Amino acid sequence: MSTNLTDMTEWHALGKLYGAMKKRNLRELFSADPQRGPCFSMEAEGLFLDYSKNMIDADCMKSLVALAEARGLKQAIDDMFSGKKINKTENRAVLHTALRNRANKPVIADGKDVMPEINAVLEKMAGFCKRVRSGEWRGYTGKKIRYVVNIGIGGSDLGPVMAYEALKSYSDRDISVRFVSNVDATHFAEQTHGLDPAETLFIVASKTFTTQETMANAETGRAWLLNVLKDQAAVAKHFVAVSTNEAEVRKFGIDTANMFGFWDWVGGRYSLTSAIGLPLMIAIGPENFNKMLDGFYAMDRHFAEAPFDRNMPVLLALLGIWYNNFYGADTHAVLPYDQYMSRFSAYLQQMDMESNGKCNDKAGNRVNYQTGPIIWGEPGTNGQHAFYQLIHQGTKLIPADFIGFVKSQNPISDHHDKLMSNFFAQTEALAFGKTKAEVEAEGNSPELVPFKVFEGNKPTNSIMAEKLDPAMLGKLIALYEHKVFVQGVIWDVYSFDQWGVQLGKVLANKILPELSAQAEPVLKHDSSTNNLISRYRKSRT
Ligand code: G6Q
Repeated sequence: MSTNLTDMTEWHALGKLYGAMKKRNLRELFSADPQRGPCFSMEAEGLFLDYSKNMIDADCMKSLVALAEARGLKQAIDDMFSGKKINKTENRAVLHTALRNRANKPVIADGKDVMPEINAVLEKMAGFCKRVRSGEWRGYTGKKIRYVVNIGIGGSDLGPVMAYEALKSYSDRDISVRFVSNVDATHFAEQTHGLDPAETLFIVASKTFTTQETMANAETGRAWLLNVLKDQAAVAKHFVAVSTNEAEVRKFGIDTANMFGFWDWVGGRYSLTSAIGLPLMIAIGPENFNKMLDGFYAMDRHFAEAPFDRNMPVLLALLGIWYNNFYGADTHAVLPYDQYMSRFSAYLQQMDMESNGKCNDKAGNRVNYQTGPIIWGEPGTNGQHAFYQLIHQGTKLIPADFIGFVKSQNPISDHHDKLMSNFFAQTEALAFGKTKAEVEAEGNSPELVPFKVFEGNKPTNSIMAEKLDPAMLGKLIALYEHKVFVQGVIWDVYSFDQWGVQLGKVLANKILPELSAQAEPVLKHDSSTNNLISRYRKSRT
């Protein structure tokens, strides 16, 4: 990329539009155009997006789209989908879209079509899941598997956890899936509490099969199992692996016949549709898993084919850039009004913050603009009774995505209308606030008036779909994956590496021997770290 972002004509044009827009407000924008709601809305693949409650007008949107074009977004999309090595710092292609390429058209990476291998792994996963679900696969003592414990962390955990929760109503309730990620033994102890090892299947999920936390939990899992089953041969019946590293899987003692592979061109945080989705597939079954892949694929096609001004991931990305870079918003909230989506924001946190939390552009120069925002959120309505106060009346601008579904999966009494009335009311209140005159007209005492005024102008997107089902979940995840991709292209950062995560892995391994050494080690850290380590060593004896 030759021109620095902030030197681009399109950037300057946006700066000017921002200067004018910051003086306007949503009340005025809505009263100037009675069709504003439908006008700034779009539908794609069963998802409806209303972005009219944003601080934008047609000129802003046009200029944002022009920026995307000038940044070479079209080419960048083609490069990703066609298997170019766009993850240059790791010298890898980025092909999570091939994992759900339902048309099965060849995708070439390193001169080879990746589709046959993808299909073979999906088939192997489906065969295994069917055996576990039907009870054909038995534990060492002949008992049916009733508990599946996924051991993995980061990208090998967050996607399956989130999707398992999101699709719980589609899962086989006779099998309970647990997730152990933290190296804190409490996680293992609590997630396996009360389980019968003879009915438990461990999935060790690790792309590298060297991650400290996962390997420690896997060892503990094996000891926990053998403590009861007392025979090494039991391991083969109770442990399977998901990894790219066959040699390490074998070294651990897992039969590689029970290993489900994936490839270096699948980034951890983009790996849910690879074999990393195995615990989910066991829970919801191969058919539902395939429906989820269909959903991903539908959104992938929309992203690759729709013109930018009617392209949902592109629009969400551009609106994010508008607030992040022009309005100076540091964070972005994602607020699903669906309890099944309780882990969605945590999942997006990794997807977005690990991808675009970078301060160098692709030439290695420190950027002179803001990149990835802080992503956070909790399901509504719970969040309303916790942090919404700050969004309504705090000093910070927090753009937010509200996600809601027309149909409840648990239609009990009028709960769903109550839930959705909150969904609609919140974005309305955030956009339009309450004026001084309105507060006075309510008969409030003059001293109270300032505290009851709401400025409004808090931007939101409303994303609505008919129902949360496997396909819809796939569409929603792909929507955000591509949003993150677009922003990375515009900010000119490498969205698919994660050197910050790597750093943590190396540092902890350096300190561990200093904690376990019998003799007092010579500590060569800074005075703070040395002191903390010494204190820890002294206090535990
Ligand atoms: C994701 C990151 C990171 C990774 C974990 C687990 O994109 O690379 O979160 O998924 O560190 O790594 P392994 O799967 O190799 O154990």
